[in-house]
Amino acid sequence: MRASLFTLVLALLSSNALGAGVLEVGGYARETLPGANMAAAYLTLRNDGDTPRSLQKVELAQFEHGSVSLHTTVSESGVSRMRPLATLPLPAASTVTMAPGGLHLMLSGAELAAGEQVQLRLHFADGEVRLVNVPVRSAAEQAHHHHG
Ligand SMILES: [Cu+2]
Repeated sequence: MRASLFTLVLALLSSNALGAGVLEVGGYARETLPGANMAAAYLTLRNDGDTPRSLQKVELAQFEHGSVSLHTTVSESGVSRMRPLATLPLPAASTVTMAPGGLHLMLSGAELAAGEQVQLRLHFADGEVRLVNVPVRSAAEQAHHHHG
């Protein structure tokens, strides 16, 4: 009995080590403002695995002409500027949180209204593709975030 439980635990541990580990994704997008075709989205990615992961590409699953870029915000001489990121590293056993004024996704070519959900297709470096739905929040809840 003890031996079989031990074997089971070992099997669970090794399947976790061989696999990518648990990756939880949450977050939200901002609504697109009238006349604008861009909106920011902020994800929280929790890598519960013992293997580093990385997010390589994000697509707007519902919008044929939509595109998503991964941005970080850097401060140069006191001025905040956006910089594209090729990949987003997700270290083992860590949480990466995007937020206004920092890491974010720029969604373009999509019209998003508050109260809707937007579906994002996340591509990870190890080949995993994950579809996530995040809520769209209104501009009234908007923090100060300007693109460009
Ligand atoms: Cu940006």
